[in-house]
Amino acid sequence: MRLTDELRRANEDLWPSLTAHPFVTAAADGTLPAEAFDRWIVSDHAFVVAFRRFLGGLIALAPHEAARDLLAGSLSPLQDELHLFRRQAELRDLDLETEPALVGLGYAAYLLASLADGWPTAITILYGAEKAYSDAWTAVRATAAHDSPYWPFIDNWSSTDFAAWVDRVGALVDELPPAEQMASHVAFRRVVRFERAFWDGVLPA
Ligand code: MP5
Repeated sequence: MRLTDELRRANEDLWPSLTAHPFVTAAADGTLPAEAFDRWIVSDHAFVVAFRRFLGGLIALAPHEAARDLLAGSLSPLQDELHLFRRQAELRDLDLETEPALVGLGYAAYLLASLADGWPTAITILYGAEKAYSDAWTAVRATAAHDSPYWPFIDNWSSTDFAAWVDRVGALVDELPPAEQMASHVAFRRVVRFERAFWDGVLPA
């Protein structure tokens, strides 16, 4: 069995709490309170800023050129994503310098610290975070209202292009040698717990 399949199977208990999280379902059906969306924009913008630094470190760790191509190719879409957050913040008169929630700061610190643990842990973290977003937003894409302020975000993470990119990141995880798979399991589980806690902090389940 591929390592990515094993990771998903080992986390079957928590995965549905991400893909059917009230934050995601409420964003899709338009019932998400504006204050929750505002909290999320501030916290996730801070997270994505740290995420880009993490990605830079991961490119430096990548073991081959194909991996560097794949990861570096995501920097431009990530810039567009940051613009999306900043445009929404401006429209909603939000101060992006507001202190973000502690769970997001802890998650971002974990990401950056994981670079010192090396490629197997760090690439698994990237896969876990992106797969969680891809699966969660894809689950609501078909029913989401296109005229809501949430749509550009839902669209960003539920496109088939993004899912294909996440699959290619997964293929890098599947290349990890058996000796690294335990570290990969620990990292993936931790990401799942952080993702859940992040959304719980925005809109409690
Ligand atoms: C992502 C995100 C997806 N924006 N926020 C959290 C808490 N987890 C995962 O990462 P990206 O780089 O925005 O696609």
